[in-house]
Amino acid sequence: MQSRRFLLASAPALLAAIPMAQAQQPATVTIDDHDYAPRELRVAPGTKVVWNNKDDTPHNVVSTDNPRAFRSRILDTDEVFEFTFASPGTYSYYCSLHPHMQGRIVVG
Ligand SMILES: [Cu+2]
Repeated sequence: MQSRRFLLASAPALLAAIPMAQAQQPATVTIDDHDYAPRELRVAPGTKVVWNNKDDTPHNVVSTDNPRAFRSRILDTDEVFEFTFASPGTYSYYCSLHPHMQGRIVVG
């Protein structure tokens, strides 16, 4: 413990960044009517985004990036998928079951 305390004390910039990231409230994307709402969500780095499937059909959430930033399992009604966005950028995604369903998370 003593050595860990010393390490943290010697990194004040890191210590300052951690509470800020943890203070971010989760943001929600609701899936309903074969659509993501909102289609574009803007969040600060470190924010956890929760997709909640309120539709009566299964959907998923698949990053279009290569390599993929994230890929959910298939979500049944009332199932959720969570992903925390650490780095700034624009993250586009779609539903692989219904490719016309598209959304993006803008982190910055
Ligand atoms: Cu879908």
